[in-house]
Amino acid sequence: MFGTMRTAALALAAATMIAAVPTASQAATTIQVSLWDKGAFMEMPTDLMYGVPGVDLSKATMGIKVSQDSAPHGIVAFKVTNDSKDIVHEMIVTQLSEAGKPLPYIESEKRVDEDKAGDKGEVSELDPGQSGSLTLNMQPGTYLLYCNVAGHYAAGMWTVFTVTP
Ligand SMILES: [Cu+2]
Repeated sequence: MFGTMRTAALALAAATMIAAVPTASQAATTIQVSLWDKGAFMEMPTDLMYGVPGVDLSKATMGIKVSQDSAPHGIVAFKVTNDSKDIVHEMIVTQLSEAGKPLPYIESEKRVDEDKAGDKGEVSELDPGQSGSLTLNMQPGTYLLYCNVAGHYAAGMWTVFTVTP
């Protein structure tokens, strides 16, 4: 009896460990993500960061489009495609400590400070036309999906994503 319970406990522990690494097939919600831009020769705005008062993303010349901008908490799979013809893009997921608060930014590098901002996961540097995926076990909160290729975040390449309880 004791031995059987012990085996069951070990099996449960093993199952829990497997569950800790989410896979796309377990996903309760799948989000299609398009990384887009208006081409290599467009002007890039430099003041369209998240949290800038009155920021108007209609001026963005590149961006992140999602099939839905929220999901219930749990396993979320992001299927990311770089729909650009000529520019490398990526998608980084960060949880905002406080909605509306700007992410730490390194002005000289024109990038978000990923170490300080906190990185929940990413699909990094996709060539034009390439796809990648990221599956996360997400807690309720406000998240930002953004591209951290130099200059892209300030050009408006981000979107808010909400995970509900
Ligand atoms: Cu980009």
